Amino acid sequence: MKMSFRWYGEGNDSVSLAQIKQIPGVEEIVWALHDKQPGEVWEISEIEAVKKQLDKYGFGMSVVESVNVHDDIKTGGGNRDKYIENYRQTLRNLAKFGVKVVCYNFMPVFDWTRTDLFHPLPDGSTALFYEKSKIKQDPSEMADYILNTTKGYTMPGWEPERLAHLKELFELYKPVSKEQLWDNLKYFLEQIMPVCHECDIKMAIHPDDPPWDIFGLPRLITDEAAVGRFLSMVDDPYNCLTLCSGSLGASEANNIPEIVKKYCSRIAFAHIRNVKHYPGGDFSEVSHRDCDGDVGIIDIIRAYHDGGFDGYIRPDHGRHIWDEKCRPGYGLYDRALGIMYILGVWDTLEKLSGGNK
Ligand SMILES: [Mn+2]
Repeated sequence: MKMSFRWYGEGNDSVSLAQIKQIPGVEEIVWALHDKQPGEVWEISEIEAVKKQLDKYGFGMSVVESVNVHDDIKTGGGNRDKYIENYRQTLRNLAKFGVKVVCYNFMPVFDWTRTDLFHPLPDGSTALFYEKSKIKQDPSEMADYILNTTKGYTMPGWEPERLAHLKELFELYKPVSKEQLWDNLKYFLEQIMPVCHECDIKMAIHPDDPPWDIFGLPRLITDEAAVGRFLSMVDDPYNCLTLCSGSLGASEANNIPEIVKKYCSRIAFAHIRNVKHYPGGDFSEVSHRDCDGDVGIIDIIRAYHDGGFDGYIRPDHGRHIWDEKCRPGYGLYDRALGIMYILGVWDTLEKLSGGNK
């Protein structure tokens, strides 16, 4: 297991690399070029600039989150082959800098979805929250809320340039059934797998967040059966998962420790996040501590440990604590606490199993 921390880049993150360096155990920065639009090639010089920043602190850059997939690829539009070729070129360029895992998602229109980014928790902190009844309303209201609340920060999947055309985006996806979306995902992966082999880069899909259809848009990676279908559809060791315990764990029906046990060898990147369920499908993000939420954090870490997981791991969203000024979910303090919790469990398991660390 290699511990990592997501960082949005110089001038685009409230957290500095110097601060991250002081969190015990972090070896890798999970990064991206956040000013690139989906479909654009990531140029060598742009990647090199990030490498120089990370080198100063001795951080690796093995994991990219995310190289976003153009809507033409998701919808099977006329220009998809052009954008797939751009994606392949981006992979080749990333490989030159030692990138081993590329996280991406295949969600239509919206990336992750929440209805409140500052939901108060009983301890006085705030966290991201999802209220199911609010999702029935006009999607543009939710988009406006998220874009206004996160002003000044880039939010992956919430590019204002894209969402300015929300109506057109919904039109674009209207004729795309769930089965067609599966077909388009398969086509995309089959086209890029040879390049992944050549470059030794694993493609790691992030599950849909939340893991159910929203606003009438189909969602694919939602439960254990869907994960199984995805992995066998393109049965290739480079076709992998970003197993996000918080995304899949938003559904009470998903048993995350069981999914980790079953598919451990195909998980390239682990997101560890805890979620508390409320009646009716509402959920709140909470601290990483096992008993604060419902996903079974200790059993999840144990499943990775006992499965011999040697991929990359990171704490996912944190709460807002101690009045930190930061991008919602991506402050320093609570994610650092999360890392210490994950490492505490991991190191204990190592010691109990007679490991060296
Ligand atoms: Mn995640």
